[in-house]
Order: sequence, then C-alpha cells, then structure tokens
Amino acid sequence: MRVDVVTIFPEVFPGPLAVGVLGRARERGILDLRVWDLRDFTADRHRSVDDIPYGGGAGMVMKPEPFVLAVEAIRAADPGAPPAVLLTSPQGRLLTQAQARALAVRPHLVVLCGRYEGVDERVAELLGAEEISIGDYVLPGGEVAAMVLIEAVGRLLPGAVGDAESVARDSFSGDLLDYPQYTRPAEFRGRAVPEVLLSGHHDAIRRWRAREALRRTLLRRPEMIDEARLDDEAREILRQLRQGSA
Ligand code: 9D3
Repeated sequence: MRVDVVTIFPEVFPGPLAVGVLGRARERGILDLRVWDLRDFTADRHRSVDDIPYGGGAGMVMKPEPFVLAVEAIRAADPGAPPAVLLTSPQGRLLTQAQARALAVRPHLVVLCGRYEGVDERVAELLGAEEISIGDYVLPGGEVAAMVLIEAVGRLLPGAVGDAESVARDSFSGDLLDYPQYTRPAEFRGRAVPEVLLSGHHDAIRRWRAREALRRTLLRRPEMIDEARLDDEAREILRQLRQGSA
C-alpha cells in the first residue's frame, strides 16, 4: 500500500510509524509512506496556507489551493488507480476497526491533515475526500489522527504482522473488551495471579476469561454488550453477572 500524507508539519513524521510493526512493514516494502510539506504547494512570498474565514469568526481556515495542488501532484506521480483521499477533521466519520479494514484493501491512500479551525469546504468537495475523525475530543490538528489511522490500517496489510494468529484474532475482536492478562511472577507486591490461571484446567480458564471479559465490558462499555454476538454460554454468564450473583 502507498500512503501519501500532506501536512504543514512534515517533521513529525514518521514518528511512531518508524518502530515496531509499522516500521517493519515499511522496511519490507509492504507500506510505502511519503510525506509532503503543504507549503511546497503555495505560490506567494509568505508560503501562506491559511486565511481569515468568510462570514467572520475566530481563528483561521486552511486555504484550498495548496491541498488541491498537492493531491494533483500526488495523482500525477501515480499512474495506477485513483487514490482514496481522506481529510482528518472533527466533523468526520469516526474511525473504527471496520473502517480500518475497508481502507486496508485500497492500494493507495492520500491523507490530508487539517489544522486551525478547519479546511475550506471546497477541498473535500473537489477532491471527493472522505472526512475522518478519531474520536470526540479536541485535538489541535490532524497529524496525530493521521498517524492513528495509518497505524490501524498498516497493521492489517498482508505480511505486516508476523504472527498469523493475532491477525485471525482481529476478526473476532471488537465485540467485547479483552479479559485481564497476567505474566510471571505468580505473586507481586502481595497481589496473586488468579488461581484458576495456574490450575491447568483449560476449560475452567476459558470460562473464567469469558466471565471477566463480559464483566468489564458490562461495567466500562455497556453499549458494546447490545451489539456483541454472544453464544448461549456467554448469554448465561451475562445473566448471572446482571443478577449480581458473580
Ligand atoms: C469541533 C470543534 N471546533 C468547534 C469550533 C473547533 C475545532 C477543534 C479542533 C476545529 C479544529 C480542530 C482541529 N482538529 C482536527 O483537525 C482533528 C481532530 C480532532 O480534533 N478530534 C478528533 N479527530 C480529529 S481528526 C482532525
């Protein structure tokens, strides 16, 4: 997959995309990341990327011309199929695992990073860009959102994650929160690992993990329970948890 990022802060890339799974994917040529400085697509003496909002109001708005020229240059350099153009924005569709999976099958993404109060509306219109948000909180700009998106999508590329099992597990993830994990030592600062995990009783361990995953999902993310695909055993555990009997 090729990913082009357009930003006024090119120096913050690759940042976390240089290490771990994403760093290896780039070394192996699975992910070809290219970063463009938006100011290189300005024509005025001050290399302006923002201007005051029509209609008035606080703050500055990003000008349309540099983004459109940047995407035209990126498209011209790639004779393949037209890229999916994404624009980071608090007004965007929420990035989810399903959205990451859909993007992971595209051969070429262009990610435009917004800053200031936002980007002139005509950029999304003219480029057919899809606006993407990473959550309902205020960030100062879209660069970290772009990195989050690239990390979520990049680890799904074939060959990016060495261990095939963790990729297979992905297709089951998202329904419930994970159960608690422990490693050695068996006791640390007076806190013991739950006895059942040391017992070697694989079916008891499986049931304990199912119960704990349901318990914390019910407590922390109750809205996820309504959407979760649960088997008969999970529904029975849930009934017990709701009765307060476990
Ligand atoms: C919706 C908030 N706006 C109300 C006037 C102001 C505003 C806040 C933050 C305008 C722009 C920004 C910059 N944020 C991003 O560019 C951004 C973002 C975010 O703030 N939260 C979650 N995801 C994203 S993706 C890009």
